[in-house]
Amino acid sequence: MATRKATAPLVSIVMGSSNDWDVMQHAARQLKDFGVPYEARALSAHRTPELLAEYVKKRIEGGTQCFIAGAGGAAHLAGVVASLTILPVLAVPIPSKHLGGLDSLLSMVQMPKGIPVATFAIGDGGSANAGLFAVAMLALNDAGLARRLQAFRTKQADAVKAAKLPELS
Ligand code: RP5
Repeated sequence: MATRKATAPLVSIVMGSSNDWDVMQHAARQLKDFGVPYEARALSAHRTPELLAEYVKKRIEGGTQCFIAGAGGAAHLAGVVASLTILPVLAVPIPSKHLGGLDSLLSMVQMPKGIPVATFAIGDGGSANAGLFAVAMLALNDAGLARRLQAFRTKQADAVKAAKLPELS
């Protein structure tokens, strides 16, 4: 059975390369802003497969509640993480050099039936939304977090309501 220390990460962010951090920092930012303990690591499904498996096992034992996995190209990281755990895995397609991240998106979203990953939009927005989605999952069992998430939504709605469009000359 998983146990966790008070400060143990509730969300584990993994990415295939340290070069993915520019995008994955947006997931981390949301978690940090909502006060959700998280950990971020660069670990690759094809460059460090054993280390990835060890890390996932360690984090499960440490009480993490979900994984966010960002990868680019033939982006199998999220699927491999999902193969190692029944915890929810949120996948973030990283924009790639040659195909702009469409390759990453299709690799992640086309998981065969049985081992799901929840795939988000390509790039910064998808990464931030993966962080927000993790917050929403954790808020199911944390009333304080739910209140903060609702306040965040209300602030966004207020900004739309207050928006002034430019007059035509
Ligand atoms: C994937 O290959 C990583 O997720 C990264 O997006 C992509 C390129 O990796 P680097 O060559 O930049 O380390 O494994």
